[in-house]
Amino acid sequence: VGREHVLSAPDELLGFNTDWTGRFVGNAAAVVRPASTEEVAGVIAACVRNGWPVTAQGGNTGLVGGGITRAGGVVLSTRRIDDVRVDSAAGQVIAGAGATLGSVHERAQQTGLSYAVDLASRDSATIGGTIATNAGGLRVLRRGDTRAQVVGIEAVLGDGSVISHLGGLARDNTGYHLPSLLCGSEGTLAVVTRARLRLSNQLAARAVALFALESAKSAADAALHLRREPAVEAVELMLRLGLALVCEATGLPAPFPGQHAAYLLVEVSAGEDPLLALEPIVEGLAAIDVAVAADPAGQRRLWAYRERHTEAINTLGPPHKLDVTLPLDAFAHFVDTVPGVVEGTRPQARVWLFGHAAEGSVHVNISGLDPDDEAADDAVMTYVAALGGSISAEHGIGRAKVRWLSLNRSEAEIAAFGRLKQALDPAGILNPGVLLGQRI
Ligand code: 2HG
Ligand code: ZN
Repeated sequence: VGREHVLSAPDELLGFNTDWTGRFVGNAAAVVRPASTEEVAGVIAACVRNGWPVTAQGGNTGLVGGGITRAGGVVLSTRRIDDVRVDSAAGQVIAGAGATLGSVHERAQQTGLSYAVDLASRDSATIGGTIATNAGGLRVLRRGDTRAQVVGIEAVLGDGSVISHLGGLARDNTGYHLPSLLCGSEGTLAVVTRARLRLSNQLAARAVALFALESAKSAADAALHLRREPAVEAVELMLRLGLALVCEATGLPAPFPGQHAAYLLVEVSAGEDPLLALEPIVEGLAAIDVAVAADPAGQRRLWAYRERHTEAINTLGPPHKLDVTLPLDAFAHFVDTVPGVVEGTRPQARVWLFGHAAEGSVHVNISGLDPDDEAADDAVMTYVAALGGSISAEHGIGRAKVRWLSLNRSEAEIAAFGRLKQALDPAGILNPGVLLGQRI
C-alpha cells in the first residue's frame, strides 16, 4: 500500500484505536490504508500468512466497538477507497467502501436522485461501514435499512479471495445473495470494498414539525398512530432532559418558551403542499405547542435537536449505548417504564431516551456509569427480550452487545453463524471478538 499508508506511531494510532464514544479502546499495532480492492486482498493475504487479526474500519462512528480491535494486529482503514459514480440510467450508484454517506448523498442529488439511508454521522460514516453494520438511520419507516438498498457488492473474504458482483441487473436471480449475507456481518466474514446501491427519486416537497407533548407515553402512543399516515416519512422521539442537554451542549436556542415532558419531530412529504399534509396531523395530536418548518434551513434547525443528541450526551463522558426495538404494542409501555428499570439497578445512572419511534425503536443511553459496569445494560436487555424486542435495532452487536446475543438468537442460529464464519474466514482473522465473541 506504500509505506506512507502504514501508520504505527502511537499518536497516529490513537484515533483508530478508540471508538467514537471513547468507551472502547483497542490495541492495533498498525493501521493499513489500502487504496483498492486488490490492495485489500494483498493486505488480507499477508495477514493470513502471519496470523495477524484484521479489523476493518470506515468512519469509526459505529458506537458499539465493532471497528476497534482487542486482539492486536491491524486496523484496515477503507477510507482511501472513496470513489463514487452514479449510474443514472439504472438509478444506482457505485461507491467505494470508504466514500462517506454524505458524499454519496451529494452525488446522487446532483443527478436528481437520492440515497435512502441517512444518519446524523453522514459526513464521517462510510458506505462500507454502513453495509457491514446494516445501518438503519432516519428513513427506515418508508425506505428500509441499508440491506434494502444494496444491489451488488465487492468484498475480500477472510482467505484473501475477491468476490465481485457489481453488474446491477434489475433482475438477477442466480443463487445466494451475498450482499444480504455481508450486510450486518460486521467485518467478521469479509471486508466490503465497493457496492452498487439502489437510488430513489428525490423526496417530494417536505415539511417538518416539532410537537411538544405532555408525557413520554403519550408521545410514544402518538408515534405509532402517525406511522399509518401515508405522508409521514419519519417520527422521532425526544424527552425533556435530552433536548435541554442538546441546547446546553450545542448552544442551540430552546425551540419553545417552556420545557415539556416529550417531543415528537415529524417529517412529512407530499407532491403538492406538505404543509397541507401536516394540517390533519397537527389537529390530531392536540400538542401543547408546535413549531413548523417548510424551508430547508428551518427543517435542518428542527432536525438538529434530534441529531445532536449523540454528541451532547458524549459531553457527559462515555455513555453505555443501548439501541433497541420493541413490538409496536409494547413500545409506549417500554418507554414509560425503562427509566425505572435502570434506576432500580443503578440509582446513580442518568438515562437518555430518544429515537425512531415510528418503528418502535429507541436509543437508551446511560451515563454516569463505569465503562465496565454492565448491570444496568443487563437489566434493560433482559427487559427488552422479555417483551419480545430486539437488543440491537440498528447499530449491530459489535463488542458491546456480544454477551446478550443469545437473548435474541437461538443456539442453532448462532451455530449456523459459526459455520458461515468458518467457511468464509477459515483462519479466523477477521474482526475477532466482534459479533460472535469468543464462541468461534
Ligand atoms: C441516531 O439515531 C444514532 O442518532 C445514534 O443511531 C444513537 O447515539 C446514539 O445512541
Ligand atoms: Zn438511531
